Amino acid sequence: MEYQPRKISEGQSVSLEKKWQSYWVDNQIYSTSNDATRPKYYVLDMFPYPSGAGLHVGHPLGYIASDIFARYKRLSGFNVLHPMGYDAFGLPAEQYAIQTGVHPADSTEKNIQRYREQLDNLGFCYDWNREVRTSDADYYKWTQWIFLQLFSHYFDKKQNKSAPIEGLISQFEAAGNTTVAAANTQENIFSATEWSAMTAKQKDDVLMNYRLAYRKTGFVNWCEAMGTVLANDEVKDGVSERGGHPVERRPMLQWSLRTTAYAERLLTDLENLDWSEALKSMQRNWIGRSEGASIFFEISDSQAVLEIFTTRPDTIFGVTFMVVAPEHPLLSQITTYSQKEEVAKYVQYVKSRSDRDRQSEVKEVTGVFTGAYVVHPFNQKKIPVWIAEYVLLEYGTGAIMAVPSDDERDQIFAQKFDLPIIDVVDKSKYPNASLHDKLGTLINSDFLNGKEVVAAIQEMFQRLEAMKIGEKRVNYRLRDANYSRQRYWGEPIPILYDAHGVAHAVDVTNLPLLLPNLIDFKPAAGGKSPLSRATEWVNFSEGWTRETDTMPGFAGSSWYFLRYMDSSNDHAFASPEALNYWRDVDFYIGGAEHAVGHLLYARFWHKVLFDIGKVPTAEPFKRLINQGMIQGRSLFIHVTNNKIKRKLHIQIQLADDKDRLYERDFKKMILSDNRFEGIDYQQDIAWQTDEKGQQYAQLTSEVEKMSKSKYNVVNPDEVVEEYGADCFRLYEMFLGPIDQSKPWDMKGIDGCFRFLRKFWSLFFDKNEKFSVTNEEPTNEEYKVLHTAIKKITQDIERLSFNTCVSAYMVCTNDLRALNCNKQKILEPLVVLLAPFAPHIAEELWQKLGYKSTINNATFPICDEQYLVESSFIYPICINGKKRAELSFDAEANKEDIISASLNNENIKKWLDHKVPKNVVVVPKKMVNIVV
Ligand code: ANZ
Repeated sequence: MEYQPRKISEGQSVSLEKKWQSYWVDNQIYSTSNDATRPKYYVLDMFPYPSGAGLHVGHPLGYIASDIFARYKRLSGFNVLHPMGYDAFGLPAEQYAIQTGVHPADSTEKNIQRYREQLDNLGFCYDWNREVRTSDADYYKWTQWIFLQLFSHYFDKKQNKSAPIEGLISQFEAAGNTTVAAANTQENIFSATEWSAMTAKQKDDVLMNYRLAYRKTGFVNWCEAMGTVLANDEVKDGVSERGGHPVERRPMLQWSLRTTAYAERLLTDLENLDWSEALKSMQRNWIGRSEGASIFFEISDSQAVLEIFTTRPDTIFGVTFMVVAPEHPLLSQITTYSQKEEVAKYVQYVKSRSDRDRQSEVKEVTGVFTGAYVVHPFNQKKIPVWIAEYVLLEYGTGAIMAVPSDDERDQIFAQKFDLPIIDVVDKSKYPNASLHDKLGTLINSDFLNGKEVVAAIQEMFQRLEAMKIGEKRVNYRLRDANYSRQRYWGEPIPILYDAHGVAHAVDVTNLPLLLPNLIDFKPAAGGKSPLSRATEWVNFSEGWTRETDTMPGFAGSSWYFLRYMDSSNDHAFASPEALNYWRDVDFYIGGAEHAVGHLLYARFWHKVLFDIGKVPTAEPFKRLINQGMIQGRSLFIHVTNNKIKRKLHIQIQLADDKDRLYERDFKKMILSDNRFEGIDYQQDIAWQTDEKGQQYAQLTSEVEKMSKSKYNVVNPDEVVEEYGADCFRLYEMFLGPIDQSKPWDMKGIDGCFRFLRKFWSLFFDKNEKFSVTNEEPTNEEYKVLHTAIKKITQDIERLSFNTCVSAYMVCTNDLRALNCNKQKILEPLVVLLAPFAPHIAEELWQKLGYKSTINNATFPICDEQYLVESSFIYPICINGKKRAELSFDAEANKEDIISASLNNENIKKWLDHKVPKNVVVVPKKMVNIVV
């Protein structure tokens, strides 16, 4: 019988692989129970957004790796949770709906079906009974429920954890907020009497200052083209990450999550995670902790004070101007009459600039004088206050003291605007130190003179606190996460407003708050969500309205891994039993693009749930790796039209293996491709003629991201159709280390297919009859097997899947050379291969006589006794040069080795009757004859 994974052989109704895929489904082989008596292992993939384009060969890379690991853990005795689902809310479906009128629910459903078919085709061991879809009401009911937990809790700094907002209200009632230590947006002091005198709306505003999910007016990333605001991690280089549309800063009333309250815990808890250093450092940089001081400067001729943040309080005598962010709230108050117009013009200019532009253009500094001055707290000098775009409102206090002698940007600014520069740090003792290094001796600095920088900083902390004009402060770059989207296809935010505009939580018994059905999905006027047009839904009761913003894309993905633990529970997002059993994700695999967005949000949500006693662990993902990207090989045709040279992507399937595009294929293609409009193909393309006289264009190639828009995608289904899923799985792993990016290339796939055929043929005789014997294997055969077991086990554990594939190949070749068809070797070998190639393994397992699935077998364990070498090959050297090789028994004694070496014909020839001075035997290494 020949190995034919996808052909229907005689007497069969389905192909080998399809047969086993149905068998797995029909017999529920991959359904997992919450059987708390068994050790658990949780293997998770980052679930996909089901896009219209379907999967290409790059997508399954991570899924195959996690599938191998899950199967390996199951065979090693663990109860393995390996689920899959869909991150089903999102913008592409909504944009498609705006263009076509197809409801996002319908297009999403269709896309999910296609994804599912493609995933099934690869033979994954997902427990589909636990599937989740974030857009299902049964699921988003709990997303809304968690949001309400965030709404009804605040972060207590004394306990360093979240606590119910009722506790905070009691403290306000008893003593106002003077003794409260809680994470908040603004510090406004009030007494108990003042609290009780507040109106409901005023109290609501105060509480919004503390809630973990809160609403406030703030500057947001507004994307006009998408009609919505975006979170910081959804904006890259001043444009939206999806679509590349311009983004501008705008003040808007928005929901946010107080992620900053957890900055320190998010940072310190990274230490204990088994994540790559690269990934941890991306999180650290995003959190961006820096230690410094805030200092208050009195503003001349005004009651106002300006609070600045600095990491270098020691340089205070070098301050020659101050800079506040152009959006700073004090600006209108301090700007003098004569400077008003210029300031207003500048503020307008800055609105069009992203944070990134504002900070990146070091050479082109811009700014305007406000007309105001502050008073230096130590020498009472008057210092001018400027505005400049390089100071960001949201970092620190949105204002700085500028020290042009020791800060690069301040220096460039001072040079441009002719402001004084006072040297305050003498770095002559440290010739190699840069401006950024905290090294040097203070000069021109009054009481700090002669002190080293580090000591001077400490001194300043004390002075500032003693004089009550500042304090030590830790600052984080991390911002609270914007949580409002003015979109349709997302979870409704379960908040109601009364006639006074006070926000109330929807009663949990009324969850899920269903997304109303719309037919027009366009954003509404004034930057409002399309939901605001569902007037009956919005004004559901006299005097009450509903929140019309929906939740962002990261809402559903911040906790989905918990739902898999108990996916059909109606009473809780998961039962305590399920949560206590599965606890956390043991192994998580997904794309590096989620390094700061999803992973940070999920950790934040998890910590809140942990604080309020809903999950048993403080971190959700113990071990995590990022799979590399499979890139595409793009092909280009070169066109010269009206003297302009261009290169256009060509659908890669149209070219032959020499990257030629024939004229007939080109003509077919341009009929339906408007990129070629206006091109005279006879003239504008350099046609060549092949051996047979046919016209072709020589294409050029480049390696790029694999994407439909680059016409370079390869559909896994096509590859699987030809080679089978097992071969596809092996080949994707064989391409290289899992965490590295690599171009897709079909060249090596035949090698993997040949390997599977050879592996198969170990079990068959020359007449292609299944033939395995009960004979006892030789030590040599055992050694081949156990060498493979040892190597593959180690390599799976360290996620080196490509080297596993080589090990399978070596082992198969060795066994073929030994003509081994013994059950005691081949049976463990099949189990060893099962994680990578489950279909062929299941087929051979059955042929070996087993009635139940190979998934219930036990992964073989290496027996070291077979690996002990019984003999050694010694290089025999004369004066250090190898002249011969001889094999000796492991137990052979020195004398025998020496005499056999000297009697070797080759050696005798080289010695040419000379008498050796000495013969050195290094046991199990070499023999050296010294003459
Ligand atoms: C005086 C000074 C002197 C500074 C010196 C640096 C060097 P990190 O380490 O990133 O936290 N800064 C503070 N708030 C800012 C804002 N909103 N926008 C732009 N810049 C801001 O950087 C902290 C330093 O960045 C602060 O220390 C401040 O400049 C500036 F020799 O103050 B420094």
